[in-house]
Amino acid sequence: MKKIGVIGLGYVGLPLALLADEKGFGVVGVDLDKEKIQSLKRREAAIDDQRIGQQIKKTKIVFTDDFSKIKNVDIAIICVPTPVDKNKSPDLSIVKNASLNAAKHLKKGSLLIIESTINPGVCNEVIIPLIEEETSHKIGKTLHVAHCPERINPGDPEWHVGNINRVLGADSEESLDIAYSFYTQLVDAKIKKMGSIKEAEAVKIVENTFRDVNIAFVNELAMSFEKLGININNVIDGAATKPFAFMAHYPGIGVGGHCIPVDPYYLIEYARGNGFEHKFLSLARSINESMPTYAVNLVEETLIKMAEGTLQGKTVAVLGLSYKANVRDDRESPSYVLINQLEARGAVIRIFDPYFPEKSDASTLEEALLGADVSILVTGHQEFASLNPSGLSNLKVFLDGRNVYKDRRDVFTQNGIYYLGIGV
Ligand code: SAJ
Repeated sequence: MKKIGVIGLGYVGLPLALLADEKGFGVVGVDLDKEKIQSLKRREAAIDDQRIGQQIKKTKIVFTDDFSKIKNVDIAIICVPTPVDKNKSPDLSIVKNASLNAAKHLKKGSLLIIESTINPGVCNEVIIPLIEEETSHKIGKTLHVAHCPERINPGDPEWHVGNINRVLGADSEESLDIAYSFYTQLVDAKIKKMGSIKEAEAVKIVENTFRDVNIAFVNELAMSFEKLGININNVIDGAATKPFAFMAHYPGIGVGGHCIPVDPYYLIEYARGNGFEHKFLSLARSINESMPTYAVNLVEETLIKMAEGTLQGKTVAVLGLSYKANVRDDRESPSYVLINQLEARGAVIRIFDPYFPEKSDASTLEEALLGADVSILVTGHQEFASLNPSGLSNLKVFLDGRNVYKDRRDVFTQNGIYYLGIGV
């Protein structure tokens, strides 16, 4: 069995390292976060996942923050973040540093695989030139490079690193075969060889951009159908009865996370740099980014219609900071855009997210709602699925940003609370 190094032990790298160890590979897990390394050495995983919690207890992985410990591995896999900066431009600094630090220690004939999400061209035009400039390696001769985009879906009970199909691209047939052999031993799923590294880079970006434009499609329909008096969710459920050529997505108060709102910008920027303007992808991004403002406008217009004045001075309970239900992850969360908009209109904000007690202004849902004039559900956490608003005499408007109560709005209306959904 080959020796494996995994660089970056977050929600992508740790499950990968644990699985490789379970399959009998010798694994060195590298992360620059010393505290994380210490807790992993204590067999504690910062990821809330039952499978990982069990694997970590019996793993033989060597956890370290020292890159030199990978000098004897045959394959090093880069699983570090590739965020965008505040101008939505790709930030490749982390993946560049990790790849270079790994290459500096990798022995001749080893293989460097990048799993981090990167746009087409990054391996050939950024990573490989960087390694050849800064180390004695000659890619394709002393060091091989491949790309196998990660497909981890945080919080998914069914799909995990051991059973998700993968795509693979490499700098040569030889390294493609080495990487293919590794992944077919590791993963009980289809491993598709792509024609080039660039094709493999493009697959992941296309997967997530596909999702972003489809969400923008239903978000625009939601805003239109709200004017037309049509329930968009019912229409989507109706369209979903078509057994082919339709894939249901649902409208909401915004699109957050480390993937969907980020990946399109990688493609938009790269194409722009090569003379093509992605008008459609950019429009989809602007529609999804406009949803929090759409929600705030909807609330304020409703208050005015109810002769309750504007949002100025109103207490607004914001339910949820996480970008998606039942996880503790607020990266690129629409909640923060919403809060800024509300504050700009003079509202008094009261935040509650059970996954972020340290960022909440209330310690319970009841406390958050008591005395609030308006409440906005941003995240479909399980904890918000059975609200009981009776007795909330101040509450005038409830905006359900994830249409959780689309079939149960009487929970609010029977208590004299105006229910608003997103297109429902
Ligand atoms: N969202 C909608 N409407 C939808 C689906 C999602 O508004 O119909 C919103 C969510 O509320 C969230 C954001 O979009 O704010 C992203 O949601 P997501 O379900 O796409 O969750 P992610 O960001 O964890 O996406 C991951 C991605 N996986 C990888 O990149 C490996 C994505 O490719 C998957 O499609 C997605 O999980 C999934 O299917 O759950």
